[in-house]
Amino acid sequence: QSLSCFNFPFYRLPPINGTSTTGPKALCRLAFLFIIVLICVIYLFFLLTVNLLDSRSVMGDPGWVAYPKNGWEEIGEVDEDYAPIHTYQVCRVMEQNQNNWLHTNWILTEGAHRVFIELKFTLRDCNSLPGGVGTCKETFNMYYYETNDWALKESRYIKIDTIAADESFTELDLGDRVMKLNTEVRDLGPLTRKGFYLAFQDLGACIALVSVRVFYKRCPFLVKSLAEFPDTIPGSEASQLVEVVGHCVNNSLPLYEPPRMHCSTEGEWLVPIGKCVCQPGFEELNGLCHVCKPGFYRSPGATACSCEERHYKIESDPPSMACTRPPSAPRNAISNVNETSVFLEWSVPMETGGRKDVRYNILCRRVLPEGRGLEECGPNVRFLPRRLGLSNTSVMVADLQSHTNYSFLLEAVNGVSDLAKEHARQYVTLNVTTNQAAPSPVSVVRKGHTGKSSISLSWAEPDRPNGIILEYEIKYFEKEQDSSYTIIKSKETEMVVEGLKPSSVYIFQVRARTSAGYGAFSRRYEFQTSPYLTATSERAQASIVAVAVTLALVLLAVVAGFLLSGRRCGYSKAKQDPEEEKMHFHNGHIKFPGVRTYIDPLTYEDPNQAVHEFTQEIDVSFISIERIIGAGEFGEVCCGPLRLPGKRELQVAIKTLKAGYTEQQRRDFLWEASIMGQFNHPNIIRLEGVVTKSKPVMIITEYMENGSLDTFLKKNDGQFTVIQLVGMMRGIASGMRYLSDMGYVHRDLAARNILVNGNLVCKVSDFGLSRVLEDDAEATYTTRGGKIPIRWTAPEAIAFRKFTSASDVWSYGIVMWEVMSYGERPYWEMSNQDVIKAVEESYRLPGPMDCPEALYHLMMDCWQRERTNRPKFDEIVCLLDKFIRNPSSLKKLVNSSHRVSNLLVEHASVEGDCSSRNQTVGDWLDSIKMGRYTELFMEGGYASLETVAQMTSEDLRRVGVNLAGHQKKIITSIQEMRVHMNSASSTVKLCQ
Ligand code: ACK
Repeated sequence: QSLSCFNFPFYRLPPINGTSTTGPKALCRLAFLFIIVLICVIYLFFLLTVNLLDSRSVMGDPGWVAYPKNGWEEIGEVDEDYAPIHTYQVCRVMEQNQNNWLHTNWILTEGAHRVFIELKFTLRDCNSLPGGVGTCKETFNMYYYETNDWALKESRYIKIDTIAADESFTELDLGDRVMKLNTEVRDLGPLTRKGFYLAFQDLGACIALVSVRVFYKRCPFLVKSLAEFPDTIPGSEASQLVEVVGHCVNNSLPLYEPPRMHCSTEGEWLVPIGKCVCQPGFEELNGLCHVCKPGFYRSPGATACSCEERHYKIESDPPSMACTRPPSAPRNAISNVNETSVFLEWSVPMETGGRKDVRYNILCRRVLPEGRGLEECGPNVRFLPRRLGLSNTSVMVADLQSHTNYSFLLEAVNGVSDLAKEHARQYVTLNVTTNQAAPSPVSVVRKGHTGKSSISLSWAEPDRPNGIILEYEIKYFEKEQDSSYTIIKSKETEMVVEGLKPSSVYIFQVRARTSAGYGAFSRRYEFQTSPYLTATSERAQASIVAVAVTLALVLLAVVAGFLLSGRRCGYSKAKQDPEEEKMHFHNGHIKFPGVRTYIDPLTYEDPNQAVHEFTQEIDVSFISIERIIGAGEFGEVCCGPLRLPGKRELQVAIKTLKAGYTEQQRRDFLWEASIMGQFNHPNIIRLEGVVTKSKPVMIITEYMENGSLDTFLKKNDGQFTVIQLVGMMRGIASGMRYLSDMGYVHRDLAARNILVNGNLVCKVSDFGLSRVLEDDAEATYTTRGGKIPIRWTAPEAIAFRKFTSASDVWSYGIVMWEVMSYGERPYWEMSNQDVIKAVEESYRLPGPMDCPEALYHLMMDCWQRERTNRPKFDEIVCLLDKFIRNPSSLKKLVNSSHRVSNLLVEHASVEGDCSSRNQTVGDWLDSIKMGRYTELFMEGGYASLETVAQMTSEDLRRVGVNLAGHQKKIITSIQEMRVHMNSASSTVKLCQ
């Protein structure tokens, strides 16, 4: 029987006086953990030991010999795993003169000189025996007998030891089923023979010999310090050390002396001496010498492989990782400019350097003008998501300056890039030019003093002005009445808004304007005027208002009479505060409070008076002339700083009147100033003032860094994007719209008379009526005696001097052509006479190379023979704005047949369009200025001109064209289209 909480065995004892007793109770209190630890220790122990005999592992009868026969007897039991084991038991305690022997089989030493004998046994406590203990013993003896063969000679047995139990068990233990197993180990040596016998002598004890294990210890095979030490049997003496010389592992050599170790009798390797090291080109890894990986090498003195030249390793790299290199440069880098933002995109480098941690860094540098080098972009430029350590292959760079050249260095880096020398790092450069950008929104609007009818406002400049702020627009309306709002303008960052209702909430929004246009409005700010006055004061106020209204009416009548009485004074009296203009909007319609008109200086009897009226005298001491920039008709054109007291220093152009001039020349010279002085527009060259009180007489204008447009374009042939070119044309059109609104006809609009500043802003210059034409080398005398720049001038102006804003529009078309062809001479080398003749015969300039069709259409429209059919400047500005807002409308380029140089294109009749064959519905609607209906047409299913040609007025109404005027215009065009479609002949002819 066996009982155990952990299946731990207990062993039956031999019966006393022939009665057998059951074994002790199983040990239940050992912790599970202890068993685990024990198992581990045993495992290690067995690693270092070799069993020569283990009675437990013997299957069947071990065949040990007992003498006398009734002494030791073999009893089968089960071990802790219920596996059968053999125990030898003897318990002849009640009998006298016991001498019971048990001999083992012959045990081979296997060359071991010292062996260990481990005995496990239980032993009965003599005191616990019933009825006296006279002969009872509590020990037994162990003997051995060394022999080279198996013959047993009992007399030769030598005693090893008397074995006593540490713990003997009693009857009580038996009752409690507690087993007291003793383990005793003895060593035996030196052994010199092949084998030996063991014998156990019982002299009258009660013993159960549970297991006998005979083993020897050895020092196992070991690799240490790159040397291999073989499996070694220890020496025969108890404390003897066996010295063993190790063999250096493959690809290693002894350092100074052969490595040695010492094997102890306990099977331990002790006292290492010397060592081996890897040969050059190999490095130690897990006790072996491995050849250096590609990218590594190992110098003779080093212990590990180092990296080859231009290969690196960082601490965090695992030892098994090869040396790596910085990556090559990113590939296929492209940029996409959107106003003042640039989107950079690239592909991963061809060579990642053997690493996975490739990241990208961007270096942004601004290209300084005039070849002054590069300057790192400041902290204001934003990189999204960031500038350094990008894991994606794209970045958005925002808040750059408008119209500025930038050079971006794009670098791929990895974990070892910092270790590489600077020259080993590879970059790719992207050169980018930003476009014009409107200012960012005004972010803060503050309320100052509040009256019952006024609120004073102030605001901060936009964070990103993107140019010089020309003015602010303040839009306001009474809360919840936003269908009717008022816009006022201010050049300052503050203003008092008047004419408000008391105790009313108003919504205010502010936006800034630069030459690039308006920025977005600020968010809405709600401010309230002061409350009503008391009843009495209200009455008082009412009477004050009545008086004021009467006075105002009287004043108005006087002013009106004054205005009507003489035009000369009219302008100056009607002239508004240039700092502040006010427009009222009601349900989307603009009501201009008054239009300023250009005053012809000729209307002044004394031209000096016009100069005095429209220009500001500047003291010459405020001007420094720094260098000459060109030669004008009247003298040199110079530039230098203008330092007006209390104002910022300003770079100006200085036109001088050369010495020895006549009075007429002086008058002609200053003529331009008295015209220019009347204008105030971002696209008109700005007059700073004149110097007439000292000599030389000078005209001071703003300085335009890039000089005249024609030369500038020729110099930068092909350098700009279409949007940049359209931006320039838009500027010119905007300046011209202003001039035509003022009633001023330029007469000599040409790229040579447009100046370009450093921000690519184009401004109309060269004013001065007949004088302009006199000093324009392009102007030639016509048959009627006038001097006219033939190639730029509308036919009616050439033929009968009909100069109007419509003839300026013709010239504008030529300027567009000059811009799109980067300063090409209109009509090339054709003579003026041939040009007049060709134009008269309806031939027109062909579309410039790479010119978007939409722009060419606009040029052609400007060259309509019938001047009333030409677009107005405000329509041109509007159209160009549309192109800028929707650049995809510029994608379609002019048909190549229109681009053949030296060929003129026959202009389609007013009704037709030179490229109607390829026209879309949108193009056609645009061409008749009805582009706004394009979407409705598409939605109505009229997507092709063929379907449109079938449309009736009813269809138009169904589509959503409700205005009678528009319906009429569209229907007329549809009818013309039908005529065109029916005629098989092409509208485009070419002639040499
Ligand atoms: O083509 P440009 O460089 O630009 O050469 C002519 C020259 O003077 C004679 O007219 C230049 N110029 C004229 N006005 C200005 C100005 N306001 N700023 C810069 N250059 C100017 C013009």
